[in-house]
Amino acid sequence: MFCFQCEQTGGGTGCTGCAGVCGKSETAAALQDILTGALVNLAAVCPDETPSPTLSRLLLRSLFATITNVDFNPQTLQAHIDEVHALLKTYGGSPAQDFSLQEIWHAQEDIRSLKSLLLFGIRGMSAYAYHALMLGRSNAEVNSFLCKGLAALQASLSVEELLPLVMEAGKVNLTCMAMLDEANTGTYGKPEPATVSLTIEKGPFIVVTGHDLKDLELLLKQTEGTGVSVYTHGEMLPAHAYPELKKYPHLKGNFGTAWQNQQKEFDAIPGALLFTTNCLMPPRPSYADRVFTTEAVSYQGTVHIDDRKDFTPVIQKALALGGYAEPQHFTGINGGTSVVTGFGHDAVLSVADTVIDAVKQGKIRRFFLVGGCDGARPGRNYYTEFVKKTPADSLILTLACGKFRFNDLDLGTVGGLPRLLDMGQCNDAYSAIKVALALADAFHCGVNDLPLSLVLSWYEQKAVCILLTLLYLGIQNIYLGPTLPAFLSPHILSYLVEQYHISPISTPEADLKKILAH
Ligand code: FS2
Ligand code: SF4
Repeated sequence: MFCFQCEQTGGGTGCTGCAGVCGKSETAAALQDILTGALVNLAAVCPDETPSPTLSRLLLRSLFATITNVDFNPQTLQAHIDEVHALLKTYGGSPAQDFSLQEIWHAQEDIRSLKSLLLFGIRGMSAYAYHALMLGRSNAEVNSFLCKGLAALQASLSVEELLPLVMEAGKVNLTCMAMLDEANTGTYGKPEPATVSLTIEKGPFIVVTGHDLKDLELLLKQTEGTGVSVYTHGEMLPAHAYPELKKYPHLKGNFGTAWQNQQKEFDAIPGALLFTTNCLMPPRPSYADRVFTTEAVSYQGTVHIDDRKDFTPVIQKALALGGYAEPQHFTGINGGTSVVTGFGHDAVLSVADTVIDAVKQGKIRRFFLVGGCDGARPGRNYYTEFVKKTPADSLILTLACGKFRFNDLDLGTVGGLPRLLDMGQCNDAYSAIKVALALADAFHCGVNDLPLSLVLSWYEQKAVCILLTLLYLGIQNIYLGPTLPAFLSPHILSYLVEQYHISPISTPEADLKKILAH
């Protein structure tokens, strides 16, 4: 196998051999490559400028299955391949013409680098587009670009031809995140700041993880009146901020921290576990029978809730387990007993005048966006230390699962606002962009002229598409870690450094010193 799409890739260069660091088997990796090659073929023969709803849905769901920590199951991957081939034949295509990803893996290193950036960006964007689709939203620009981008993977293109396509992926992903933002807020209301308890109350319960708000809503409806409580985990935490989700009294609190701690955190809890998206780790035998998957997530041997969305097996499991006899007071990584979320763009911009005044009066000296994915690498402590060391007159925006390293810290207030504002999931990077653009507007300057620094952590392909969006917007001086993507060739990396001044993170002290000197 060969895979180098995520940050924890083997040896910092690529996973090879019989399994990836994530636990993906050689068979699953090969099937994901075959599935991607079949999608490239399908995208290339598809005659429509605007792909049909059937084609778009299949593209999104299949690409989602190739993202890190989503689908480990050869059976479901083969089913996706069969479905793609069936549709391909209706367009007059032939599976014999499927693209081989080996052509990318063995291409000249800059071509390999740019085609990988494009492919991984497309995979990440597909996940966001799929969530929006689940809420009834679809966008022709996004769907067309996915076909165009996939088809480009098999074309013989130069570095000069591929670079604009990679930037176009960033542009289209902005549209995609805007669509998902509208889908989430249009369906569930504007997020409102909410304090979320980390205690699990007594009685049966279900822990829901991943990013899919629709699945959470359906589960909340089906658990009404059953005596089963629901707790969020990981990227589902921001659900507590949405009026149409927090109205359910049995949505009680949040359990656990970020995805890489799940094997330890899920080991002994007497509750059922529902995975709606990444990041699924291979379940340990001690809790595998409590794991349920849905949508694109799949793991051999665990029960999958299909598109009919009957969550009865999950509810039955929770009832059979019974939960705790007494409330269990869990804490975050730093010992906090609750966390605060819900500072989406509407909430932050509703206090824009306060923020602007505080900046003008010198009460807020700097804004930081410390956000992105979490992961297992020890170097990720950087982000906790960085946040702890930020000056008291700075305001920190955060989002995605990396925040669990510091979101239970009490950082106090600045200019009448909490110093740490959680904007939501990774896709809520859209909120951060909106706030940055609004601040730039208020101060009559460009985003790069604001006293704003982006200190980002990446792990999987959604982070790749968000990074491409930030580059498309011309945002400079991003600090990126914990390591740089293995798929960036030295030449492409130096291009990004020259054009966008991306810096790898060093130490919190050194980076803060550099940032605050400006
Ligand atoms: Fe975290 Fe994993 Fe959100 Fe990523 S839960 S690393 O997929 O998308 O951030
Ligand atoms: Fe390795 Fe990451 Fe690919 Fe898994 S997704 S096989 S850890 S590079």
